[in-house]
Amino acid sequence: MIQSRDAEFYKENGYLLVKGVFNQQEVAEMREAVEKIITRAAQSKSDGNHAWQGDFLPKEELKKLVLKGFHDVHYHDAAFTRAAVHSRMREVLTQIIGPNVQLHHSKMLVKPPEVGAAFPMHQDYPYFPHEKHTMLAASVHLDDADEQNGCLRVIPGSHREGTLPHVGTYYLNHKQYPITDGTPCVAEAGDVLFFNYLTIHGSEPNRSVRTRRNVLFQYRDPSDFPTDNVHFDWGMGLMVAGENPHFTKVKPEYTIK
Ligand SMILES: O=C(O)CCC(=O)C(=O)O
Repeated sequence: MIQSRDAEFYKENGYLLVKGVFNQQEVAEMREAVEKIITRAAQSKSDGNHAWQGDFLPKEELKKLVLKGFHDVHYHDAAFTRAAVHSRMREVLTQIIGPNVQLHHSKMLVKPPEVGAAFPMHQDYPYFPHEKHTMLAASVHLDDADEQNGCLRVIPGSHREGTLPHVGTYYLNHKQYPITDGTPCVAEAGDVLFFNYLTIHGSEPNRSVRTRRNVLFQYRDPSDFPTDNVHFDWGMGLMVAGENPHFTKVKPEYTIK
């Protein structure tokens, strides 16, 4: 599905938009699964607003904004387990990470119409630092995304700058890195944006009347070890392609409560 020049593009630019990874039926299944998760979360009173707090917007504006986000979606619906290990995902992942690919975690992000919150520019690195920086996000589009409904934006080549100092809840200084400086990654439902965890990215608010739903999977090479045990999620460590060469390090060390 991708050519060697696409893998080169990823290496050079730190991101790659791959068209039509999922077909419309697969997208419909995931949309339905997202809606059901939101309903179950509301029923169990576990609903939450994940709109980024901070100083990048005036307080009154921030209060109005909503971002629905839940982690570990593959523990909520098998549609996401199928997506995480989908043959077309594996095809791309093995070309840009290597033959061995491991799932780190999954999450969904729903930016509702008109009040969908922005994501200030940031690297994902500070959330789950690793030695070799193979970690990448595969953001699966469940809706067409453009500048009006707050599509993802990336700074091409920024992964080559290495790790940058983040502030507060891990975002970059918004005056130095305005969201509008990012290249908009306009995508259609079923497309997947792959981007390295050092690639600076973010997204503007949803100003349209259309929802923007994405499901995001983070993957890494199993030989790329965390430098800090700051992030644990259920299901992390699942092998998606190839083998795990480290017999004694196949599972993260955490205490089950
Ligand atoms: O989907 C988006 O708009 C941004 C998501 C993001 O930056 C993240 O999850 O780290």
